[in-house]
Amino acid sequence: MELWLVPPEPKPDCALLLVELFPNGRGVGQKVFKSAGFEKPFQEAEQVCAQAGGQLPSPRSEAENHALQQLVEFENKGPAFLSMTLSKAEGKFTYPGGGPLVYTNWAPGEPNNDGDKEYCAEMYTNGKWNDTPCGEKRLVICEF
Ligand SMILES: [Ca+2]
Repeated sequence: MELWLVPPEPKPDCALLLVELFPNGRGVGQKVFKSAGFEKPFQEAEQVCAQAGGQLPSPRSEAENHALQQLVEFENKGPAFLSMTLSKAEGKFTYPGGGPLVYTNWAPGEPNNDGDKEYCAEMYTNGKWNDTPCGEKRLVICEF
């Protein structure tokens, strides 16, 4: 009896990515957003994404914001954390590396730093942003 090893069919990377992304991910340009499907406080959410080789989402354009909004809406678990945090020194929100924001989509009247406790940022299901306490549990979506 002869045994033959059949090599697996090569698959294009894009097909593989589509399978992995459906239904809890969205691709936009070179960026991919993928939902973890659960809620965590900010620091734990950051760790979840870092361990997966990514980071929390930093939407830098209308297109990226829209892709992320679609995912937040689809997940139907309330707002999701964004990566940006309030720099107390500058009194402004900055990216994890410290750079100034190149795009924002704050809800009217936000960020208001209510009670001087809102050092993190979330995206509502409608795509608008709000500053919120970092200890709140929010949906974890990672950016790759
Ligand atoms: Ca707020």
